[in-house]
Amino acid sequence: MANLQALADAVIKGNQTSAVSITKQALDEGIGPKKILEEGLIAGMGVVGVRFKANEIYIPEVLISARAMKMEILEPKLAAAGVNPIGKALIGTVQGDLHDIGKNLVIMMLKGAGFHVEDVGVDVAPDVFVQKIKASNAQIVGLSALLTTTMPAMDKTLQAIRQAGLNCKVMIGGAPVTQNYADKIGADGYAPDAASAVDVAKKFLN
Ligand code: B1M
Repeated sequence: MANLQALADAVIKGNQTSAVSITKQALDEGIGPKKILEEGLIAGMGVVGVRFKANEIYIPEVLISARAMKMEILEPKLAAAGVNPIGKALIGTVQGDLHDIGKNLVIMMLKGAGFHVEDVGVDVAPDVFVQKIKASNAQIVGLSALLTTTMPAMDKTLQAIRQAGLNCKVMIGGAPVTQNYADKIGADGYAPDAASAVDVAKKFLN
């Protein structure tokens, strides 16, 4: 019998081989994809997030755990079973900025928490954000910036989103970004790291 705690442990340890084999075994045994997702993958990634926030583990371990999740196996089964993600997010790095490692980590953690996430890439202009948000109907928008010189692009993007009248919550983050800056430009939320981004996104849903 497939053990979902062992699946969670495989994600925590970053053991992709074991995570994939337990996921496949669980599906073969008829365990629902939602149960596998929640009690195996999300449970494991939740522990990873807590340990990352507490500085017990670092970026490489988080990346290895995220890779072990192999959502590709479960995603079609979840869709076929009509299981909806807990929320829809759209994340990108703002105009002029090419840094994407932190953004990718935020995306992985959000996916690990059960969000559907669209990655719109790097160097994303405000009007492109607006178009993509309109097309995706995302409830949560994430803006990342790593340069002090590209932080103003967050402000411009936020203004473009507000002017377009889009009904979404905007979270910002990245090494030079602070809660003060988020308050100054009127962002709905700020997260200092990828695990906290999940907490902020979940708060937006309530
Ligand atoms: Co650049 N770079 N870089 N760089 N680079 C920094 C950021 C810098 C601090 C280095 C330094 O001088 N000490 C400095 C910025 C100075 C400043 O503005 N204050 C800098 C500079 C100056 C530059 C260039 C201008 C260099 C040049 O060409 N002269 C140039 C700019 C290019 C551009 O963007 N237009 C440049 C280029 C590059 C590379 C392309 C070589 C490469 C990027 C590769 C890539 O991303 N694919 C690069 C790198 C790797 C860095 C450093 C070394 C590492 C950044 C990183 O990935 N950190 C960086 C120095 C450093 O930080 N030690 C530096 C790891 C990552 C996981 O952390 O992105 O902070 P971070 O993400 C965290 C949180 O911030 C948060 O969660 C993540 C994980 O917990 N977070 C969010 C991030 N986004 C979030 C969004 C959220 C919520 C949380 O909500 C939506």
